[in-house]
Amino acid sequence: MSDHDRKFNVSRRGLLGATATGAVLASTGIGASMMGAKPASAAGTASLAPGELDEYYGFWSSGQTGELRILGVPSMRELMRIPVFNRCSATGWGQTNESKKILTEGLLPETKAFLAANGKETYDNGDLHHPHMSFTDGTYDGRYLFMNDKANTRVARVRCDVMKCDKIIEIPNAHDIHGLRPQKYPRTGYVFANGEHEAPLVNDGQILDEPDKYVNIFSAIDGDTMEIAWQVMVSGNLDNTDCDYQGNYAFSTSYNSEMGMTLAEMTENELDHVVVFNLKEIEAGIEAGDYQELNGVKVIDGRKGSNKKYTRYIPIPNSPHGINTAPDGKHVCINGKLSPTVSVMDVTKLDALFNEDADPRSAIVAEPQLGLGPLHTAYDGQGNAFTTLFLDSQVVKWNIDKAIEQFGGADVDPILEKVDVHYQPGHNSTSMGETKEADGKWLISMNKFSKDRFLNTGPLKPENEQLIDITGDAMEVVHDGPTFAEPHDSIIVRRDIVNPANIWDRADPMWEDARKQAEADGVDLDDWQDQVIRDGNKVRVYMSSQAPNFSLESFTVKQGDEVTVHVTNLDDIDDLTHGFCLSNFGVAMEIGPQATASVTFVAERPGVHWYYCQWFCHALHMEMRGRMFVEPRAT
Ligand code: CUK
Ligand code: CUA
Repeated sequence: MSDHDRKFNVSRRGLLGATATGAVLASTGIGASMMGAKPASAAGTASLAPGELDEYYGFWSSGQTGELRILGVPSMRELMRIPVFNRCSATGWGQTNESKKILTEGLLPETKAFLAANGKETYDNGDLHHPHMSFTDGTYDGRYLFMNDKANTRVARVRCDVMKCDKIIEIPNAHDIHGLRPQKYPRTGYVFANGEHEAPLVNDGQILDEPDKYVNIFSAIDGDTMEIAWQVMVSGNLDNTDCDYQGNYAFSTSYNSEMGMTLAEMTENELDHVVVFNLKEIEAGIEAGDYQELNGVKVIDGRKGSNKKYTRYIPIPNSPHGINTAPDGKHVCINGKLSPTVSVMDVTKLDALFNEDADPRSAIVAEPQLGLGPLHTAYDGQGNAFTTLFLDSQVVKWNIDKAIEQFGGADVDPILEKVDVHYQPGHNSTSMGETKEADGKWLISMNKFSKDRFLNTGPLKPENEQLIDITGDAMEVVHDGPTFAEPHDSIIVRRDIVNPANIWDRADPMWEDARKQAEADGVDLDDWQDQVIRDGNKVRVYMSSQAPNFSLESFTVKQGDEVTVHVTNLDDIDDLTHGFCLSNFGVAMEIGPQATASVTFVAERPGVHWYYCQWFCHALHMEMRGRMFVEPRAT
């Protein structure tokens, strides 16, 4: 029995018959923990012995690196990197035909034209802030992960069965997608995405320095089809977003309600706002035709002072940043950033805003002063909240019910404890904390600066992600985890929810195009094939790999041919990935067990060129190679 199992049992007993919240949690069978059941050495639980597996998957953003990362929690070991908006030398993401299709097919026509003028097919960079898993009935369902690209206004999806990106779409009309969350109930459903920066709605150069004509765009994407369901035009920059557990509302923080262009203008007001989106009314409005169609998307007007059916603006101090729905399904914390407060919104009071035109501030039921620079809040599922304080370099633990009592005039202090983190925390996340199954075991504080916590790596230093044991009365920092540029957000998912395959399905849609082409060429990808098909100056090479051989020891093409090499990995053994690296052609790709991958290039270099397997697969891995002969063009 692990320490955590032990704590789990103790706490389940302890919770029964405890507070109302506790009783509800216990009755749902949720692993709500812990209350006073701190083990002798909580720190011991974070370090796993060799061969031991983590209890949780952590899904990590990587910011401007553009990839998604998988960590084990609590060990904080990095397990995998999934290329998404970036390029990857190891897997060939960005050069295989399969990945190029995903990276290009969702781009808008004007973007494709712009990129072509710059000699590119797609963007090379991305800025991935917010990875979130799909939900069913208020908790993670292990189907997909969704994530934003702030740099180039895109949203991507990763399939959890193979842990590869399968869709990337560009969001029209919006600028710079930042906050992103999947719908929690009844399922995902929608993926909500904030356009952060304001711009003219038709941004074709007719309107330039006329900020009063700029708008911001909130998008609802269909998570199943990855098509845009609808958009809402709003006032103010949209920052982060979340939604309720009832399927009725989404809400976004908004800084710069002033719609200012300079720092002084943007921070002028004491109050900015949260925009509340009424999903049912918006769907009805779309149904009734109350929209304009722009770039193929139905756009509803939800700006301040427009028809008030669709949105409400709740004044919040000041430049609010993170917005996080609590596992109790009722409370939402809005983090004040420039204000030392967190505003607590009660979702049961939102109906009155729309139906009775109640004062928007009536939905705010607490506003505790927590410290300087509150950015994001996470939860333990027992009524407590953990808020990062960027300026104070602290995490503050506080009680939501006590904050509500205090707001009502009671003389209570909602703050339970503060712990120093190192340094300047942004996001934080708790185990299962953004679901109704929050279990109150672990908290990650994602700190922007590491300063002196690690060996000096020169002017550019890693971030520092600290693991905090929150099972006891006192928070305990148990691990420092350096990470490369620059994770913003993470989620911590119970491992039983995530069940990736060990080998690919031969019929996977990932290489459907290759399969169709092979069929047209009379080639069976499942065979031990070695076929070279010439089609004018196009040459299609089909080979397979089985450790330690490629089925083709050599093939011949002509200088100037457009060559497509397909490799099918016929090995069906766990962890037996092959590679295909064509030296001096800048070509390399990963081919997982039972996968097919393909790459296309122009053979503009005569001579003998070696290809080799770059994934160590066998004792004779070095021998797994072959030659491409390129016959020189007749002069
Ligand atoms: S944002 Cu980075 S610290 Cu992009 Cu979620 Cu708050
Ligand atoms: Cu195949 Cu190394």
